[in-house]
Amino acid sequence: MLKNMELFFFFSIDDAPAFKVAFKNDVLPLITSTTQMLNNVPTTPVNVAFSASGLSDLGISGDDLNDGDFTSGQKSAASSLGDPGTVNWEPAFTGGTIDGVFLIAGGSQADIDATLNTIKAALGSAISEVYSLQGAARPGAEAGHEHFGFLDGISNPGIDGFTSSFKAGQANVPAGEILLGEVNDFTTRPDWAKDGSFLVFRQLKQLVPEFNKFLADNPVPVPGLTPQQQSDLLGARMVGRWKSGAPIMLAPLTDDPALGADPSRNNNFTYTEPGASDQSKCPFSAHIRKTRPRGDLGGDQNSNHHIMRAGIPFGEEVTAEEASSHTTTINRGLAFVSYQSSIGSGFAFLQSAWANNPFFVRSGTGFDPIIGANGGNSRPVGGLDPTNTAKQTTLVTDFVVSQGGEYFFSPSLSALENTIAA
Ligand code: N7H
Repeated sequence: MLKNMELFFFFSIDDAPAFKVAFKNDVLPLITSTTQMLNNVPTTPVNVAFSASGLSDLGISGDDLNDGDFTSGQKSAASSLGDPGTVNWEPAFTGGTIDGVFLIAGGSQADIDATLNTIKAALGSAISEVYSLQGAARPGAEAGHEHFGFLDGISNPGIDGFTSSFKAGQANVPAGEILLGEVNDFTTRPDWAKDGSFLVFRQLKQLVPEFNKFLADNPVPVPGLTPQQQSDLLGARMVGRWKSGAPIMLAPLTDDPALGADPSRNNNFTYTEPGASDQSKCPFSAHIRKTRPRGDLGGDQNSNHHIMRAGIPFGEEVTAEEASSHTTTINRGLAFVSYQSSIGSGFAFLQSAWANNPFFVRSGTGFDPIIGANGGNSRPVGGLDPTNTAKQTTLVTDFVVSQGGEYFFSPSLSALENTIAA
């Protein structure tokens, strides 16, 4: 939401008629429109989304939205997403009481608190808080980088008919891949759902000291590089980009910070170029190649499985004690958010059919070393060593641990007014 802090406030609806009245009168005016976000971002942008149980409480059939994943909720999908059941889940996400979430962004905690208090005061006893997660950009030069240190927010699809200027290499996707009822959304939807989107929330813990130790212990033996450069190269091959954001397809052996910082170049590549099919520049398993295979399946953008990512880091920086013991003691990670018109073709597909599938994009690829999950078991990963791309590396630690989440529907402003609050 283009701010450096964002609060996720999960609530249950305790009094639906009172909720509808207060929402319409006092909360709806606070919800930020797309036009505002594109042209004149408010001090505290606000969005809202509802789980299937929340819609049901409001007397609206979530089934009519025709998305089976949404209707059954994320908890029942835990195993199919590769989580070892719900043992690591934040209890709020297993309790079945989350009806909705407010997303409140801002430049300071005071701004966020003030907006939250306004919303809470308006809704009173119509809702109760189930859980909150405060996200924040990392400090100083790490702002914009997720907790492993990699620049994030580089590659999101542009939306045909909405995005005014496309950046070089940016996917151009039909609006119906992200928004219900738009071009290329072939599912039957109720009229009120048009221009809404499914919001997937996942609380993904990151084991940063353990990740750093793995890189330090396993430098890739490329001649002419220092051990530090060899460890950095391993990290870059796991992600598909250097910490600066530079894609390894364009900077295969050492980081190129100028490339990473240049939006006209840092996304302008495909895997149809030399160095892709032999994995010399980028392994098939790299996180960004697994989740957007740019030409690996034919064509250059592989339409149908795009998501719009809008996550933010949560948790404090790594302490000296954690770094020296190589052990995470503070909960930190990514408050992952994605928007899509179908959870099964969007987030759940990327996680289950691609990241967790050792045979995607072909046999020997192994798991996505960043987010691929094998029910808590070890994960074979191919192609990490450019001097021997046939080598398989076995990862015994999940550097990203799912703490669960929920599936929501984020309605359009007119649906909020005329259906949700009606
Ligand atoms: Fe990923 N990371 O630090 O390694 N991701 N991601 N992600 N991710 C991306 O291109 C990361 C997660 C996608 O268009 C970048 O903007 C981490 C999930 C997709 O080329 C980095 C976590 C899913 C892309 C990371 C995490 C995805 C993408 C490069 C969890 C979906 C765009 C920045 C803690 C199931 C690919 C950028 C493209 C990019 C990281 C989660 C998907 C650095 C640490 C759960 C589609």
